[in-house]
Amino acid sequence: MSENKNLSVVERIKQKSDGLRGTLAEGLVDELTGAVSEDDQSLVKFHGMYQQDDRDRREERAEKKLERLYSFMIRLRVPGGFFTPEQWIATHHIAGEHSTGTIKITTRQTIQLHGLLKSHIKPTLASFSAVHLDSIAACGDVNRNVTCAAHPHQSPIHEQIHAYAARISELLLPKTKAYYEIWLDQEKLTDKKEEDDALYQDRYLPRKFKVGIAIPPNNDVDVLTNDLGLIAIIENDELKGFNIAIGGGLGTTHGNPETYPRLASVIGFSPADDGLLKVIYEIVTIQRDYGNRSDRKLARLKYTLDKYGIDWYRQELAKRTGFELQDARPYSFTDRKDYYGWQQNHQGLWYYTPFVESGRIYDDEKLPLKTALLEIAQTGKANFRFTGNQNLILADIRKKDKALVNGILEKYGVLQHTEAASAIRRNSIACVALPTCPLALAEAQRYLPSLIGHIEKLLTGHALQEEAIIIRMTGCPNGCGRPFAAEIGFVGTSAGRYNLYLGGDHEGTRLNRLYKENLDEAAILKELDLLFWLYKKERITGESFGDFALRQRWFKA
Ligand code: SRM
Ligand code: SF4
Repeated sequence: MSENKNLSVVERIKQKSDGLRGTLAEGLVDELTGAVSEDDQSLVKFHGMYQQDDRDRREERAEKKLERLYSFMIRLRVPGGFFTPEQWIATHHIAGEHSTGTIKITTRQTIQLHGLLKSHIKPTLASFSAVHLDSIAACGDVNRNVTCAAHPHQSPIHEQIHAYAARISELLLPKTKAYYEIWLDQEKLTDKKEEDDALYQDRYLPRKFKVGIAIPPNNDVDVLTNDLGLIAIIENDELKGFNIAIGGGLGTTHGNPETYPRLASVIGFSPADDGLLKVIYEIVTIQRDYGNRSDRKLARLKYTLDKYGIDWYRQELAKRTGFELQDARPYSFTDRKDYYGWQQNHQGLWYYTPFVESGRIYDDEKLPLKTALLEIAQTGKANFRFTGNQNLILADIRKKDKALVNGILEKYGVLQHTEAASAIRRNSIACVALPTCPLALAEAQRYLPSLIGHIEKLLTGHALQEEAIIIRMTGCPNGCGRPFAAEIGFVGTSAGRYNLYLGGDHEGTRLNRLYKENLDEAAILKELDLLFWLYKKERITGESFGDFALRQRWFKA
């Protein structure tokens, strides 16, 4: 078992939290501050929320001797990223009434609202609950939102595979009823035995835990960046089971060589029967028992796996499940993309994927996207599916309703906006970063769109504008936009400066490498201009930019 002599502070907070209750109920009604207590800030994460403050306004508030402008971010639990139109309509209004108004689609197929004042949390969660949505375990040291290949046209058995996202989410949900008590005013349990939790006990996991499901050949969920990745193995349109991959994770810390990004290792195959859920459950219990509980920087499963080794992990898993995994089955990925525009599935249903830059849904003069999506939801003719690339798919539209939806998209300019987006822009991801993320060292979603504008000009100058280069930016090395798995990755180091990583592939099976450090915009554009020139001149036909970068050994020795 893990050495737990020097338990981290968060471990003690969890254990004495009374099933994640802490003093949240009391803190909520304390009108003297917009914040909750320090311990409760750790606990509130398990309920799907983060306490934040507006970093743009810190100085101004300090000058006026006011406390920081505290607010909360709420992240929903939406396994596989599926919303009914009613759920979208509710979210639209909740966002307007209680948050900044922007709906942010995340890299894990769910949505976040920012800027909620403390007094708005309960009404928000009650309104979500009314449409069967919750934020339980969307954050914290538990299993997070389970992702799944987004596009139903990818496979005739998409629905069958997609259902595993909800099953796994349910299997790994904490048993505590604190969420219902604190936020939804349900009665306190009289018999606490009802929330005995064999999986999480009173200590939960050493760190966050992520599960993703891919349906080859597309790897739109970046399955190998998860603690546990399931790769569907399909033969003759029949689901045979899943290859099991463990130990993915991207978070690193500048200057701490003990931290590193890692792609998951495939350790075997499990048929799609009850044994599969046992395998998943026990992979989590091993991480619970052996993960590092003293240093949170080294607590993810990737470090446990590298400490004990793959063979040990397989054996320990077999000991706990009572059977061995079968040998992994062959599979291959070709891409990680969203299928923009109209697509049709095997049942004749239609799907439209608009381009949502950095996953942010709001209205502006150029594009009233939020209004357009509300109007589509109000027709009741389309479901909403979120993708791991921060986009959404207007889904399951019948042939007779396609013209109606298309008309709304056209009326508001969404069709035109999507068609006009360049190949590189369509393949971009940026994390939230400033002004809400407390860990951001530099901008990301507020900056990448304009940087891409400059990069587009360089690409056009080299006649490379059709290249669908995967480009990602984060404001710090935690990797929320998965920059270490991009062909071009930018990772913030300080205001206006980024480390540049090159050499990821299109399939999501290779990490990139650090090329240059601390570049400002001028230096980034100068570097890329030269690299694009070389790429145009010396590439092999069809060679992607990431493959070329690797072949050229464009990385720091
Ligand atoms: Fe993340 C922490 C946003 C996906 C690795 N992430 C954060 C926090 C909560 C900052 C904090 O701890 O206070 C960010 C909130 C910003 C804000 O204001 O909203 C944040 N992460 C996000 C989102 C919203 C980025 C986005 O723009 O889409 C994504 C929400 C996903 C979701 O719906 O659950 C998001 N985060 C990821 C991913 C990508 C993924 O999972 O596919 C990663 C890399 C994969 C991984 O987990 O290794 C990721 N986030 C982290 C880490 C580093 C963890 C580590 O192992 O070191 C942190 C920092 C931490 O946990 O201490 C972090
Ligand atoms: Fe914040 Fe860093 Fe994650 Fe971006 S990568 S959202 S800056 S923690």
